[in-house]
Amino acid sequence: MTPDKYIKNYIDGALVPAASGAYLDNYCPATGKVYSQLPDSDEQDVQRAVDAAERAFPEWSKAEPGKRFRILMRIADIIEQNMEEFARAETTDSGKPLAMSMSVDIPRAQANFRFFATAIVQFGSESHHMAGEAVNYTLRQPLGVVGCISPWNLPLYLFTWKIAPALATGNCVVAKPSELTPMTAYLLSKACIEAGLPSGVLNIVHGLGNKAGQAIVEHPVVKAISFTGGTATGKKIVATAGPMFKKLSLELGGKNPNIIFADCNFDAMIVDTLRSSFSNNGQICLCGSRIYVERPLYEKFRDELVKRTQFLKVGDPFSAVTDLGALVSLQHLEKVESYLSLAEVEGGSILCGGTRVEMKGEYETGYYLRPAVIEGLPLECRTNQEEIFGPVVTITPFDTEEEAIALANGTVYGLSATLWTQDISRANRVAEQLQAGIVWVNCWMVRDLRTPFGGVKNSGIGREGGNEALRFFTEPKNVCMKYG
Ligand code: TXE
Repeated sequence: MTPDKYIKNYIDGALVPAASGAYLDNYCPATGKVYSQLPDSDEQDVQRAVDAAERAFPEWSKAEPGKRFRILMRIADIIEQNMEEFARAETTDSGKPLAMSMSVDIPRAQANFRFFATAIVQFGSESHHMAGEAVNYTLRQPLGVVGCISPWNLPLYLFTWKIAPALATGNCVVAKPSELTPMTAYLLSKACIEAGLPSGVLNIVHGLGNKAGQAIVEHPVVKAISFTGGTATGKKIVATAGPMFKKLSLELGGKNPNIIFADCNFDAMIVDTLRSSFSNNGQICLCGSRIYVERPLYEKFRDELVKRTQFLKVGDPFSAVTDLGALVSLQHLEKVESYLSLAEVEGGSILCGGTRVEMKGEYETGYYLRPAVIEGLPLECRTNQEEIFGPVVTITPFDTEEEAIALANGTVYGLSATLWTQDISRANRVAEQLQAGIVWVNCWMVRDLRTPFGGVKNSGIGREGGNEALRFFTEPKNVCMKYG
């Protein structure tokens, strides 16, 4: 299960290079150096993957759920048995602290397989009884061949979050991980082979979004696309897949607000606010990047947040004392830095961070940035409107509940929101009015895999998680039977 220098596609049960033989460089963000190669796949590889998936579909879709359960559980076991290799591969590929890969990313990848393996053996469908006349029952049938496309911020975590329910419901899958973080998807293909997943049920095609990814979205046999990534990419996917009437689940960007009332439990709030600001270098779609604080608490909050941010240790992601590792790519680091310059032009004050960390030795050329806290920016400015997706937060005081809600709702995004108050009535009242798919009260990133997950407005369409995912990956068919 050790990472290879040459990553391969997983098509029809075999590990194969791209049909063209071409490869792309895979960078390690901690060092800024190329450390492996991934297949530069194109539509030929996608075609082979779709053909294999189509061939595998009749048997897989008709397999009793118990069989699918056993194989998915075996995949989870293999990931667990090789936890450290998976975690090291994730950290090498993404720059995130090894502690995070070990405690969040890889455990969650196993949990995704276990959750959907067990869910499918308990999944039921509805019936509607017309007394004395007829009964309707709803069949939930797999769609066929589906596409799963995932990003680089939580590589195996999000990849398996899509693949596991798609497979559990009897679909065959053509999946593409991000070209920036392909290694754990490659390790997953080896785990699937070891677990005895039948050939063609899952196919993993590596490569660029506008080439391999676009070929998956365009393929007429692919019935549905589950995608997580940027809003601009989401738009392109809709433009291609919409006119083909494909089912779409799109989890896109966010510009999530944290609303902090003066009556909150300050100690719990400040710990979680630091996490929601800078976990994974702010590269989580659920990170809170706009922080609104009730005025009486504002100065105390600002001083404490800045102090704690300055204490965060940025550096070698393999070190146990590191809080923030490297950003995912040089291009992304430069994008984040461009927003820091913009914030100053827009009149903001950078209270701490925002500068590169000078590293030594092999890490000298890695992508390290000190986390930044900015104040003094209006809602309408680009820094407060656009997704930065890095270790950058803005802080702003507010005076009334109505003002806080208006500020929170004042962007095109609506993924998640976090609310801190001890007043239960206010928590319910505000949560109801927030334009977001997920609201956390007095916590952040507490996740129950059964709950609906997704955003409103430009943060996406559709929901994943629990039964929502099982419903997305199945087509309901109503059968009406009249008595006698
Ligand atoms: O994402 P892309 P990028 C946001 C974040 C980030 C910005 C751009 O703000 O700065 O998006 O990141 C594949 N057809 N998020 O450019 O391109 C691509 O190969 C089909 C938020 O890295 O959206 C990858 O596998 N697929 C986010 C996946 O889409 C295509 C997480 C995501 O990459 C494609 C990541 C196409 N035409 C970035 N073009 C979140 N919501 O968590 C690209 N891809």
